[in-house]
Amino acid sequence: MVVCRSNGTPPSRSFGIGEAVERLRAEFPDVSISSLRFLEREGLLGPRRTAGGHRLFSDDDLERIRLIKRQQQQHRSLAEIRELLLRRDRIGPPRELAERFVNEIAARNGREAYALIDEALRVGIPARTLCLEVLTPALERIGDLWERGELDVAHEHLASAVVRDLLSNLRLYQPPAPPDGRVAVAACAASERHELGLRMVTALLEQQGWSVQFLGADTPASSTVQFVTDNEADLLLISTGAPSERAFVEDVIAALAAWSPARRPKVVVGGRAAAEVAAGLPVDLVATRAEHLLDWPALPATHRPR
Ligand code: B12
Repeated sequence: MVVCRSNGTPPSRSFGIGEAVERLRAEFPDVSISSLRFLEREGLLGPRRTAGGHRLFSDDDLERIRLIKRQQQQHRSLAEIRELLLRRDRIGPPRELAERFVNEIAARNGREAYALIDEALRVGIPARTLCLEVLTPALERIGDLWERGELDVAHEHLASAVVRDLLSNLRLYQPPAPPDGRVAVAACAASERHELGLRMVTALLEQQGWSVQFLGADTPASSTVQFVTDNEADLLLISTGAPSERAFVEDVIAALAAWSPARRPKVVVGGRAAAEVAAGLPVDLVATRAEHLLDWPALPATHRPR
């Protein structure tokens, strides 16, 4: 595997054909070197080649193969799959899609902004890419334009409403893995009203088989702890946006301190203010970005009955 890192962008990886097959086999046992060559001959795939002519598959190529295989499982013809891939190719890279989303919001076209992401979901762009590489930067850009007075609060409200709708519909387009018993309780600290970041994190956890109790914005610490108890949660996710929310985390930690280690869930403090809010507190993970949690090696792999 080759890993290339550039400033601020996620690493882009390339795999030889054998490694690509290995990575796909767990999900699609019938994938083989010859089946990938067949898809390429049919014009459905176009992996790069090394100077020596060896195929190099990127993460995006693997995602494209997963999409093709899922379509084949649903007995779609090659012509139908080709048409879907053409639509997918028209979407363009995440950065451009984010820019188009912001432009539609700036032009007060909520419907078109929704339709852009709706189409991307329908043609199989992964929910993680859409949440973290399209909607997050788009909302941040809208925040910057709002701060500079170039957009007004109604634009921000429109963008929030569109994103909320998209997140609610996510599971219709890209059904989550069946629940595997792991339970997370997710709450924004008391007085914190920014809930979309946490909503994205929980939607992506649901895709991996987690069951999530999402309590949303501005939740009191005592109710949050009660939910953790009632649900025998494996994970407590707290979203924070301002240093003043440290008291919430302190209250939660104090309530959980009395629990035996076997009963206590892992506690993750996330969001824009996570580093200040959790400094020096005994939490399991501080996550200023969703990726810190989603790629966390200590993320519980199974439910621990209490
Ligand atoms: C939409 C929005 C609102 C909406 C929120 C609607 C909703 N239902 O969520 C409303 C109108 C309520 C709002 C209110 C305010 N807002 Co506002 N808002 C925004 C905006 C434009 C987008 C927020 C957003 O959804 N971002 C996208 C998400 C995905 O990003 P995120 O929340 O950071 O989450 C990511 C990570 O932090 C992380 N994460 C977050 N939580 C968690 C939790 C866990 C467990 C993990 C693992 C990870 C994680 O994962 C996410 C994905 O990577 C931002 C701009 C921006 N830069 O974000 C301003 C922004 C955050 N708001 C700002 C301000 C000032 C306010 C107000 C104070 C305005 C006011 N005067 O009333 C109030 C504060 C309200 C409050 N008490 O919380 C400022 C904050 C400045 C600062 N210094 O912190 C920003 C940055 C705008 C700006 N550029 O000035 N806002």
